[in-house]
Amino acid sequence: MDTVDETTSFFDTAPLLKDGSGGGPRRVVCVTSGGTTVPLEQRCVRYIDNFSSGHRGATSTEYTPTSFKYFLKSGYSVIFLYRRGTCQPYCRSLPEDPLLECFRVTDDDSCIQVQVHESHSEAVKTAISKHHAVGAISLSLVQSCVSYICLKVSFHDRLFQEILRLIATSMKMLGPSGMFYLAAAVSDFYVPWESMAVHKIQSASGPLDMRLAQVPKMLSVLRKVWAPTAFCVSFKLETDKEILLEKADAALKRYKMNAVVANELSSRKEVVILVTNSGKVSVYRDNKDSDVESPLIKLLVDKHSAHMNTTKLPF
Ligand code: PAZ
Repeated sequence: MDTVDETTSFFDTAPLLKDGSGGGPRRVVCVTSGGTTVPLEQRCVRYIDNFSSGHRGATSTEYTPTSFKYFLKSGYSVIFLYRRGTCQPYCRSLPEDPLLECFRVTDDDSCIQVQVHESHSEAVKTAISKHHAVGAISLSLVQSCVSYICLKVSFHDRLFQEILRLIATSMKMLGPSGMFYLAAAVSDFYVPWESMAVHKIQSASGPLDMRLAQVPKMLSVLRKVWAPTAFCVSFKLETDKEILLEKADAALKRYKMNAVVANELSSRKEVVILVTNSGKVSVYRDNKDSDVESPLIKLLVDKHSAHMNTTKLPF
């Protein structure tokens, strides 16, 4: 009978490989990105959604020819788990609605003309040239194991957790050189399958009265069972700044995260606060043409190196 050797995984050779800077075990980061949806009907017509664009996860992953240091540029292999329809690495310079945004409408003698809008054609060119840069590096990345795996899911909350479990258990062998960067906005509430309407909910029955259950906290299972020695970074988003740091501190302690990135909805692109056991650091973007992910990843990579130096391998 065939048996499955539990110690054999896709990442088996990874610890033998060197990272981008030429030393140390191979580092792998699992980036989660975008929002999750919660279905309201079993034959789902409607669902509860959230705001997350996936910009943070996508940006944090990229390899750019600039001095910005995101994960690929810092020598990491990246498993990018994102929700369909949200940003992917390298696509952020494209207009959000590429076809329509590429046109400018003018009303001239009641005749409508449609023209290509120059600023957008520039954005498309820039994005394509970045893709070429990726193509150029991908060969050497593939030769040194796998450097970028992209997993697209429709991101119903439960499916997301299941895929994360599979990734985490495959990465367990990496021990401290694995990292989780959990930037996805995962719903806190859901409708349990057994109490969910099978068919489309009817409006003729009057106002909708629905009870949502609390999603079990995945972070404690991730830390305790799936990835006990990995470097785990979770994110905390609030709109009320009075409670943000308190909640981030609580997450750090309760789930034994290595770092929690605290951010407010309105300022999340300009500043985040990195909360660790050694204190809190505000991380700002350098100017309006740069982004906060570059200094944030730099700090996290340093902290991950320290974690790798002080944490024993699980085998
Ligand atoms: O996806 P995006 O770039 O629009 O926003 C990023 C973010 C605010 C979703 C992320 O930084 C974050 O805080 N994620 C966790 C949200 C939470 O569940 O608290």
